[in-house]
Parts: sequence; structure tokens; C-alpha cells
Amino acid sequence: MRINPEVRNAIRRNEPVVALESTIISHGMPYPANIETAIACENKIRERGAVPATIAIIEGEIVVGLSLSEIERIAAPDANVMKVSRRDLAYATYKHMDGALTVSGTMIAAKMAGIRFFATGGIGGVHRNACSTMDISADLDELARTQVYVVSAGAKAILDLPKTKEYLETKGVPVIGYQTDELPAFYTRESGVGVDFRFDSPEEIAGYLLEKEKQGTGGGVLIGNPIHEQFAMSKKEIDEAIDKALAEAAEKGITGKEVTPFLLSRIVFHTKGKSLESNKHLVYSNAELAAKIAVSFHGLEKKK
Ligand code: PSU
Ligand code: MN
Repeated sequence: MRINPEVRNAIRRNEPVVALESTIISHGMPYPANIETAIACENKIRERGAVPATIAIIEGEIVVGLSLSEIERIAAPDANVMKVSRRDLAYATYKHMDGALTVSGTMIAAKMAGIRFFATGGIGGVHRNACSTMDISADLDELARTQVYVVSAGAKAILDLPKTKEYLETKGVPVIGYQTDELPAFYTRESGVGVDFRFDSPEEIAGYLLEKEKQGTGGGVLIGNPIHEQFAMSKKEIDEAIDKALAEAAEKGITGKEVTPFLLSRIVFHTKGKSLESNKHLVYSNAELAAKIAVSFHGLEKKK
């Protein structure tokens, strides 16, 4: 694993660092929106006083804190980048591949590097047809086992959100609502599914996370940050696009790790790019909130 010097120093000095994933860059968004988003997220984190660390695999090496040229390399439209979750990590490094890390893969690398906070768009979860396909994202089990705090706009609306929440409950993963009582639904603010605990400030979330660490129960925490009202989609429009995309995936027989990237790109198509705008803004907002929580956390820790 290679940790860039800025990130390494911040970790060593116990200063706030926020991890960012790379599947969203290589498989979640089209070029050049992907690279714009990746760079803007890093800037938002810096503006809030934390150090960003975008994580990917470059020629078989896990890199924590990509350089601009490394971000460009995995963002390029013709790049050959494997989508890597827990299952794929050793294969990708053994074969000297370029790999984009999912939420699950990024949590593992962040934990190895000593990073607690991580901002993404929306986690993977239980798919709507899971009763027949058993398609449940590896992100959920990772949250159960790896102690990293994930700020997201909930789980992606393409999923079955009530089942996703139930699964997290079974696995003992606390689901936090930031200024909300509901699990956010990615493109929209509400899902009708309740969170476990609501907190209204980053400081309170930081205090809760410190308490949880002291108890030593391990495992991750999912922090749900609803998309800002002005960037949210209309429920009707997004639901129609999701239904079309799901029908296309079924018709084409899309399975396994191709499902999520396929659905996201078809939804961008059916909403004429509007869902991509929402996706960008919700990621920015998550990056900012993760940085605020990280800064508060280290502030509280120093006081003790
Ligand atoms: N958030 C986004 N876009 C994405 C993802 C998250 O805004 O593309 C990625 C994350 O990497 C997440 C993955 O882990 O989607 C889920 O993939 P799957 O359903 O195959 O587990
Ligand atoms: Mn899956």
C-alpha cells in the first residue's frame, strides 16, 4: 500500500482525513463529470479543514491519496479499471491491475491506512429482486465488520430500501440521520424508512462516534445525509427512470457487479442528465459533512 506524504503525515499527527472512493469515478459517472466530481470533492474537504484521500488500485498497488494524474488515469473513458470490492482485492493486486474501490473496498483500505471517515454517494444494498436473485451488496457486510464511518445520501434508490435497512439492523450497523428522521433515498430526501438515531450537528455525531469507539464494539456506522432540496429530483421523475432502467436490466440479463453501474447510467439517460447533476451535488454535500465530522472528532479527542 502507498500512502501519499500529505495523507501519511495527517494520519500520523492524528489530524482529520476523509477517504473518497473510486468506483464512483470509474464506473458510477460518465467522463468528464466523474473527474470534475472527484476533484471538487477533494476541494470541499480541504475547505473544511481536512485532508482528502481518494483511494484506488494503480498497477496492483493500493494507493491512498491519488495524485491528479492518477485520478485522470482511472477516470479516462477508455480506462480499463476493475470494480473491486472485498472479494476482488487480492486478485487485482496480484495481477497488477488498475482497480476502482467500491464502498466495501474503500472501507478496507481506509481502515488499513488508519482513516476513520469516508464520504461516498450512496452505498450499495439489497436489490429489489433480491428474493429471487440474492443480490445484496458487499457494502452491507463491510459496514458490519470494518470500523469506518461512512457518510452517504443513504442507499441508492434503485434498491429495496426497507430491506436494506433491515439487513443493516440484523448486522448491528447503526444508521444515523443527519438532520433527518428518515433514511435518505439518494436522489430524493425521503424514503419512508426510519433511521435509528437522529443527530442535528456534526459535533453531536462526532461525540457519538467517540463514545462508540470507547465501547469497542467495532464495525462501521452509516451516516445518512439527505441531498439538498434544490438538487433533489422529483419523486415521480426519478421513479419512472428507475422503473425503465430496471426493466432494461432484466431484459438484457445484467447480473453481478454490472448491475449498479448499468442502472446508474440508464437513469442518467432517461432523466436527460438530471440524475447526474443530483448525484454530483449529493456527493459534494457528503464530502463536506464527512470533513466537518472528522474535524469535530479530532477536536473533541484533543480536549480529552
Ligand atoms: N455512490 C454513487 N455512485 C456509485 C457508488 C456509490 O453515487 O457508483 C458505488 C459505490 O462504490 C458502491 C457501489 O459501493 O456503487 C455499489 O455497487 P454494488 O451494488 O455492486 O455493491
Ligand atoms: Mn450486487
